[in-house]
Order: sequence, then C-alpha cells, then structure tokens
Amino acid sequence: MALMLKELFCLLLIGFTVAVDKNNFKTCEQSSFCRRLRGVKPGESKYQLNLETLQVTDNSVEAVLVNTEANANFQFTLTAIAGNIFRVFIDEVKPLYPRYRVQYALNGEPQVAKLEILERTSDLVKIKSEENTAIINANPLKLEFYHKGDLVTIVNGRGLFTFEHYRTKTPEVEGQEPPQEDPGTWEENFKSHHDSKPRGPEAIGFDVSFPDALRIYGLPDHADRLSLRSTGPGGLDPYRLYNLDVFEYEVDSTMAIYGAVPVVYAHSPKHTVGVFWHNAAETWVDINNSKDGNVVSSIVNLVSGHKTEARVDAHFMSETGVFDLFVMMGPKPKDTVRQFASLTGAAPLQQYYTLGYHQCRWNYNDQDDVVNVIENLDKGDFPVDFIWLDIEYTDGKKYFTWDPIKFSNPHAMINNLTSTGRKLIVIIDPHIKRENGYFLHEDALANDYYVKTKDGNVYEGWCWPGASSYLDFYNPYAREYFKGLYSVDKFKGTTDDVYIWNDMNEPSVFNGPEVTMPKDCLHYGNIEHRAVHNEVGLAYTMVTHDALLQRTPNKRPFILTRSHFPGSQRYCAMWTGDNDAQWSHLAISYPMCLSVALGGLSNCGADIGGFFHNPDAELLQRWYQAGVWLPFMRAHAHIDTRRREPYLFPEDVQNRIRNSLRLRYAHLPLFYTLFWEHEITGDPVIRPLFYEFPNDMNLVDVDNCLMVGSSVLAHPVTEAGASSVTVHLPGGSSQYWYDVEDFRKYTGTGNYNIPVSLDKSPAFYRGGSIIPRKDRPRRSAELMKHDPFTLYVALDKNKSAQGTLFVDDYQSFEYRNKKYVYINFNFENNVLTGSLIDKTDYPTKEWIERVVILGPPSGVKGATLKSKSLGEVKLETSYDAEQSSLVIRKPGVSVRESFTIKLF
Ligand code: NBV
Repeated sequence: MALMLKELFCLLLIGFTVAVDKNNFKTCEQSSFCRRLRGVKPGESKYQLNLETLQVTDNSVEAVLVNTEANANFQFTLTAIAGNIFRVFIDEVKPLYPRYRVQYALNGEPQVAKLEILERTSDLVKIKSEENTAIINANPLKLEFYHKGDLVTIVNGRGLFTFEHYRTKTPEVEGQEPPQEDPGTWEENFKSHHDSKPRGPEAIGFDVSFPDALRIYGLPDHADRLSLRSTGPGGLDPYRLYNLDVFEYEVDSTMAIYGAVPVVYAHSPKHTVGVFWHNAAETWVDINNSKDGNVVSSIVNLVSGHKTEARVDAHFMSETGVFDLFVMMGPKPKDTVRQFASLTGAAPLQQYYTLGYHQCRWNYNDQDDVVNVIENLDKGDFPVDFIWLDIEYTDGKKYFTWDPIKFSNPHAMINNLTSTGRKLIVIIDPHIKRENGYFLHEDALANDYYVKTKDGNVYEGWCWPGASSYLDFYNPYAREYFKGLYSVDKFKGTTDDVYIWNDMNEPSVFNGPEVTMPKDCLHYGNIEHRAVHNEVGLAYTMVTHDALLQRTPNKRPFILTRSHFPGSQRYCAMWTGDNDAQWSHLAISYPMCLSVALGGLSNCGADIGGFFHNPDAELLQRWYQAGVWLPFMRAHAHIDTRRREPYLFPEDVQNRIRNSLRLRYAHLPLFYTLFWEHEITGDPVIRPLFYEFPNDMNLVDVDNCLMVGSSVLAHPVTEAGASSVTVHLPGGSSQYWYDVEDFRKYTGTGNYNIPVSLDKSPAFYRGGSIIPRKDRPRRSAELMKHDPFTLYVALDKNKSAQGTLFVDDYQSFEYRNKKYVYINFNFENNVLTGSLIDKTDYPTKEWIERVVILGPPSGVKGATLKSKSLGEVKLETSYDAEQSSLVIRKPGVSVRESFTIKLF
C-alpha cells in the first residue's frame, strides 16, 4: 500500500502536471490573517505611546505602547545600531504566551550606537544617532526617519500597525490572568509558558513608506522581476514569504517559493534605504509604487524642479512573532546592503574549486556512470570540478546509506574522481524514512529527536522515502546527534572531501498543507512550527555546516541549500530550485539571483538547461553562456529528462559550451577575489546596474544584465533565435566599456544593438578596471591552481585603471591567519603598479604571465619591469591588428611582491 501511494505521488508530481497547480497554495484572500490585516483601515491607528513612561539610555528609548481600544500594553524600544541603523522592537508587556523571537538570522547581537535626545514634548521625542534623526510621534504611533534632514522612511504613517493580542480576542483564553512575575530571560519565559493549547490570532502588521523612492527591491525568493510591482486588493496578490516546495513554479509571480528574505531596499538617486523585518513566520507584503513609479515623469519633475511624486508604500503582514524591524538608513545602495550584511553576516570565503563547473543530474545511475561522465567530460576537454549525486544513490532514500548494488564501492568511485582533481557532492534531505531497522529512524525515535504533532506524537508525513518523520533542528540533542552522522566513520564510503546538498528543507511534505509541515506541529520547547517556518531550512543547514567543520576542521565546507532565510549565506550557497527548460526561466534567473544577492546570498545559481523538460540545443547553449556570470554554476536535470551532458551534443554545440566553461574558468580569480572582499565588506558579488550607478534613473528597471563586482557587465541572450540584443551601457560618455572578446570600445551612453551569433553572449569590461584572469585552458580549477595570471587592464578615459587580486591556498582557513596575498593593481601615467594591500606572507607560486591593456596608449615600444627579486627587466610588447589592445609579454613577476611595469 505504502508503495502504491508513493508511486501515485511520484506520478502526480512528475508525470502529469505541466505547470504550477495554484490550488495547492493559498492566496491572501484564503489566508485568514492576510485577509484580516489587509482589511485594516488606514488612518485609524489605535496605538499610542505613553510618553510618561519614557526611559532613555545611551543607546535606546523605551516606552509603553497602548492599544487604546483593547487597553493592552506593549513594550516599545527604539535602539540605535552601529552603522546608521535603527531597530524598533515591540512585544507584549505581560504575554500570556510569549512570542517566538527569531534565533538564527542575526550574526550575533547587533552592536549598539550612541543616541541623544534632541527634543521632547508631550507628543513626540526627537532623537539623533550618527548621521540620522528620528521623530517618534506618540499619538498615534508614527516613526519618521531622516537622513541628513531628509525624510526617508515612515513607519505607521498610514496607521496599519496591528499587534493582534489574543487575550482580548479569543474567548477561550479570556479571563486567564497573565503571569504576574517575569520568570527570567525570554527563552526561559518562552519555554515555561508554551504548551500545545491552541492560541488565538496573533498576527502583526505594519506599513512602511519611503517618500521620494522610485523603486523598491528585495523580498527574495520570487520568480519575478527585480523591482517589486504594485500589489493590492483586486490586483496582484501580495509578495508572499513562506518557504514552499512549489512544483513547476511559474515566472512573473508573487507566489512564495523556497526561500524568504524579508528585506526591502527603496531606491532613488538621492537615497537608498531599507528595512529588514526580523520575523520567521508566514509573511505577505503589499507594495504600492505611487504613480507606478513612473520614471519618465519623475525625471521630468526633477529636471523641471518640481517635486517628484514618486513614493513607495509597503504593508508587511506576518502570522505571528514579535515586532522587530531594522531600519537601514543607507544612503546609497552599497551602504544599505552593507548594513544588512552587518546584521545578518556575509558568506565566508568558499573553496576556489566550488566556483568551477558542477555537473549534476537526478540521477547518475551508478558508480560507473559517475566515472564515465567525468571521463567523457575530460575527453571533450570540458572543465569540471564537482559531480553530484541526487537521492537515488541511497539505499531506499535512507540518507547516510548507499544503494548496495548501484553504489557498492563508493570509495573506489571517489578515489577515481579525486585522482583527476574532481570532488563529489551528495544529497542529504531532512525527511527520515520511518523504517524499522534504519539506524537513524530508530535513534531518533528512541531519543525523541523528531518534530511532534500538536498532540505530542511524532509527526509523520510523506516524502521520497514514503512515510517519513522530520528531525527537529531546534532540539540541541538532535543537532548534536545529527552532526556526528557526517564523520567519515559514520557516513561510510565518504571522505573528508565530500560535500553536501541539503534539498527539500522548506520542509517539503508531499501530503502536508501546501506541501509543507502543518503549522501546529511542535518543535523543541513547544515552539509552534508556525513561528519558525521560514527559519527551519536555515537551522538545518547550520547543523550540516557545523558537521562538516567537525568532520574536517581546516577545509571550508560547501553546502547547497534550497530553503533559505537571512543568515543562510553564513553557511551555504543556494540555487533557484526546480526551474523549467523555457526561455522565460533562463531570463528570470538573473533577476532572481540579483534579488537574492541583495538579500545577502551572493552565492546563487540556477539549474543550467532548466530542471524540468528538455531544452533544445540553442536554449542549452544560451543557458551555459548566461551561467558563466552567476556565482554558482551547475547543470542539473530532472530524472525524466534526456541526458544532456555537454559531450552528447554535435560538435558546434560542444564548442560553444566548452568556450563558455573556459570563459568562466578564466574569470575564477575575479570571482574568488570578489568573494574574499564580500566576506570582509558584505558587498554583493553580483550586482544590478542601479547598485553600481545609483544616480542613473534609467537603470532602475534594468534586470536583464548584471555586473560581476564593479568590473564586468554581462548581458546574455535570453530569447530564441536572437540575432541581436539591446544592451544598455551606463555611465555616460566618459565611461568606457570593452567587449570581453574583441575588446571593441563603447561609451556608456545608453542602448547599443549588439549583433549576436550563437557564439556571442555580450559581456563587457568596465573602463577603469583591472581584471585578473587565468587563461590557460585546463580541465579543472584544481589543475589551474598554480597557473599564472593574465591581467586585463581596461583603461578609462584618463588612461588609468585599478583592480585587486586575492590568492591563498584556496581551501583551508589559513587565510584567517594571514596566509594570503591581497594585491592592488593600479595603472596610471603608463605605469602598472602591483602592491600588497595587507602585510601578509603566503608562499604562492603564482605569477603574472601577461598583461593585456585595452584601449592602450599609442606608440608604445616596450616596457620595463622593476621588482625586488627580479631587479630591472626589459619586456616585449605588441599591439593587436586593430591596436585595440597591447600585450606585455612575460612579466614573470610573482604576485607575492610589489612591482612596477613602465611602458616606453
Ligand atoms: O532530489 C530530487 C529533486 C532534485 O533533483 C531537485 O534539484 C530538487 O529541487 N528534488 C528537488 C525533489 C523533487 C523534484 C520534483
């Protein structure tokens, strides 16, 4: 019976459906709390601050907030956070059932900043911190945030703030006295007062407005454009944040999918600000772009001196939790994204090799298949660093086991891979097969590690293995136990160089409501699933991360996650899930990854080729070309699709795929350097154009191209049969751009119609940048690690350029002990200088093989290199036929030392 049911599920999931079944997922109208909160009338706020209770410290102001209608009291706190951030926190004063507070998103407690009171009346308090002021209006509650005198953010300006308070709303708990004494810390309070009784409505809503904002971005994950569209009753459903396994998700949709990052950035050329809603419960966000953010009228207004009418309003609605809002004051996109990173952390530098190409499929049939795939890629000269095993490698979907027939000797298979410098990644999903004799299930039952139903029984759902239960990663004992499972003596067949894919961690439950876990399930400490839903995938990957560190302390872990939440970037890479082999899905991969990158997760990719269905050769090639510029580059396919490894295609297609992979591998030093800088600064590795050119209003809707760091602009072809694409090159007439392939020079004066053959995928180096590359074609990043560099010096109008390079052992944590080389390259007045930025010592063997100057000065006859170890050396130079580039041959200088190369 179990088997039949399982088969049925598979058929339903795989065979029959061709597009998302919207009936499986709620609309706002079908979600009772969304409906209630959408119904709150503007302008009738019943929340007042009692300023008589005001308490001021060095960093915060506190007062009692009163719901005047229900006569309920809340504690209001506004804290100044270092780096131009404010935090507004509101919770019930004496909660009957303490609310859950998100535990894992923040990268530690935010550092507070000094705050001073500028003015205090019976109606308001005006405070100042760093460059900002805030006015707290008491009646009704309204918070206004000013950057250098300009009003940039308003909270509860429309009066939609709501904190549902079950004591006054639910008859069944009426009459119960709230606890008299505060029993201690929030955690103690939470645990001692939580039981499984049903509680009444406890939703929280608020409005936030951004005067003068032209656009608003954020709220990943949605298969939608980068700039958020207007939603509202009668129109689009709100953007929904509820981590879900949505089968065959569709593009241009505000429906929830796998991840939830409740952060928005409101942008205009003058200011970029953001808010981060620190809440893990189901959340819906209505957006209203006034005048639909009409850029043209705003430009006219600005030029004509009229006040721009742009403004964006957002309405956040969450099912439960506390009110915890970070207001990030910018003032530029870069500052705001850094502020978010200062709160939730940045991704630690990943292993160099993980930036290479990943070959995946559901599934490689057996160990011979794996070895053959690599052999064939090698034969075809396709660089690759990782091969992946999906769920079929296991013995009956029991994770931490191997299929005894198909994968009878994983060690031999892995040794075969590692002998050619390749590595393996295996999937470990969170559903545990309920089978007698399966050690994991038996241990979990015996030790009470599973998530419970509301009645306290072990929760049972249905997933790949059939009947399954779910380990509770809020249980510290379960976490500790799970961590141990990854050690090589427990997870037999693996080595300390095998990495992990955590899929289905929303969690996906085939027979659960909306394909997930029921909200009334209980986690450790009687936390209702409802309160933590969007955080559980993060909690899971945190344990995997700890486990890999415990297994192999000096190798940087690699984990791929599907579900994600703020903070996930500290542990994993993510991908955009089960996309489809359609042009629209290729096109949406850029805005999706850009949005996720602004949400803190730079290490994003999309399944190359599209997961479902079979791409034709043109789509597949275009997908590889686009994938070159996304940080995580993996080809993946559904089990029912035709095999599509690159070597299976006709020669011309193979050539194009190979060229794409080589282009990617040439740029690994650039990606790697950017990831190092990301760890230090929080700057995203891929960026939308508006981020790099915040003053240009024409860029606010551009999301069909991206920038890698600040130096490469990639605009792939995302339409069938295209013979040209319109590429927007920004920056004005003094900004130069160089085609990455033929070095043709353009100015940043707007749209260009670039002809594209199937071989061409437009990408440009920005004048003023120096891009470090490794140009010797090889079969893996591992094999390239000692290769020399070629520096591409793309000159700006003043014939100067600048860039950086980071080099270390590419794998361990020794870079944290200063075992690295971080170099600044600078070209001006015909001299290229390399100088170490940090005083470090790392004995790298890497050196500079070539310098290619784009837009070079004319009349150059040669060059002289000077360095401590080489002394003074004459170098040969040569122009290409069109004089669009100048090559300096064999500088031969190590990247460990400072040098100069002077043209003459
Ligand atoms: O494990 C099978 C697949 C996997 O290949 C895919 O990448 C995941 O997103 N998994 C989902 C389960 C079901 C897919 C229909």
